Amino acid sequence: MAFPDGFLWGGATAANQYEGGWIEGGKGPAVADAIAGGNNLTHEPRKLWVDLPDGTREVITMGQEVPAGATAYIDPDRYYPSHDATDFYHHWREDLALFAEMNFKCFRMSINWTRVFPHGDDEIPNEEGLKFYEDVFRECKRLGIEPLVTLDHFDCPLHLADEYDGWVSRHTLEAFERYCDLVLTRYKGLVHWWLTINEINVCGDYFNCGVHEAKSNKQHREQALWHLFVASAYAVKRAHEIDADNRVGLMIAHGASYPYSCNPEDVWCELENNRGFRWFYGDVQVRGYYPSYKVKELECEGIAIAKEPGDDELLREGTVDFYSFSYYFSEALKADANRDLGGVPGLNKKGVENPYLRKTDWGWAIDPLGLRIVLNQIWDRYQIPLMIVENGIGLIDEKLPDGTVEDDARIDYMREHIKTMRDAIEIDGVDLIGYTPWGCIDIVSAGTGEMRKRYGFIYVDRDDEGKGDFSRSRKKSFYYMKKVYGSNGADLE
Ligand code: BGP
Repeated sequence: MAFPDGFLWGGATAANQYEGGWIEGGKGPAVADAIAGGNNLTHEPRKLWVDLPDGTREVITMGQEVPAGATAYIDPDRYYPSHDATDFYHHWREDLALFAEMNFKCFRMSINWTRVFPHGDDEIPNEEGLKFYEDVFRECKRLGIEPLVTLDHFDCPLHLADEYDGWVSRHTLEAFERYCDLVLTRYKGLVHWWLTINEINVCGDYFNCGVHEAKSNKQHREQALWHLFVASAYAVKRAHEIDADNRVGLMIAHGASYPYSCNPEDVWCELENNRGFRWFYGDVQVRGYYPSYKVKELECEGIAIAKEPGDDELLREGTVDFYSFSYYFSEALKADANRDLGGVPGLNKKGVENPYLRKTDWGWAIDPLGLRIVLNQIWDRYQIPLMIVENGIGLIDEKLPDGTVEDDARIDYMREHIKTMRDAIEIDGVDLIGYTPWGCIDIVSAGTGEMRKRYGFIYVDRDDEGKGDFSRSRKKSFYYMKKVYGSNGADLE
């Protein structure tokens, strides 16, 4: 069976992990540029770099949290993977040609907000940055590839993080609205497919939305989230006003989730966790309002969100056209009565190993059937078109002297996941419209800042110390995906 006509086969990237050129062409720094290679998963106190009157500098430690390795300033003696990333900025023509060779119909990328507005809130935009993306989109058009553009992929401007505490502040929302107006107008006719906020359900900390006290301060987290929802709704509404042909999706990290057993306590624990971590975000962006369980949770914890007149209406007007999501793994949840997390609903639980599944080197459970399960669950709940905008396996690839990489494990992973997509369409009738696997070309890992965790079908010569000449070469999976895409999904062997 071939996939439906017009199915959007492609690949996905994000500027903060791929583009590089971090202060070239008038670009300003974003939070990702202040996160040294290493570990974005744990947090440590924020450090500030202060200029003293005698011309020296002192580093002071604040009580706030940033990812370990982040400093909220750029230290010239440290290595920051995002500064060059894998250098799309200088290789975009070559990369787009490779994507066209692989039969891409669609290419997911993000606009770097600070390439357009270097501080995020400047009066005048950076024309050189705007021109860069225009050239990229024109080339996509020439090659017959639809750009799918994320407006904000873990990309808060450093200035807005430092001076305004990122998305906690209304100022950041207003700056984002100006940025949206500008790019939606400028690229009218060149881009028709947009995503608003990447993985909005994991946003909330310094790395992805510039908020310093995200872990310890739920009030801040919820306020930032409200602003992100309003921002997303604004983008949808404006995209439709500016060009009736625009199609706008949300973006949620949506792994499969299972109760560990048929013990009703495990089942409830899973329901509460899945609802809080995934469905809530879709409910707001597809239906246009906070669901009752969230309203009750906020009431019960005494959290009052500061809103402005018109916010609630905007949320209802800016509901999305399609549901797009990342899918990497599944999790199994077990109720844990002995775990006291202060009575916070949904948190007295434990993620446990699923004995039926294998894991990647980074501990992510490989679960192709989980993808079919998730596709069905989302389709049943919302009945709007779905798109998988991230999926893939992080592997340590070894480049052979002739430039190739024998990445059979990646081919197996792709084949098994595409098969379950096919079943979801053919047997279950799910309206799945596109598939853009993650990191179609090697890029920096968001979770760990590593280069050695590679997802690409195209190898890029760059390592964890920043060595390598950025040369590109085709992995074995390149030829496999080319065949799959070229046959519209009919040939998976
Ligand atoms: C998602 C992000 C991506 C990406 C991917 C893989 O959460 O949207 O930016 O990086 O996960 O994660 P990692 O890079 O940590 O392997």
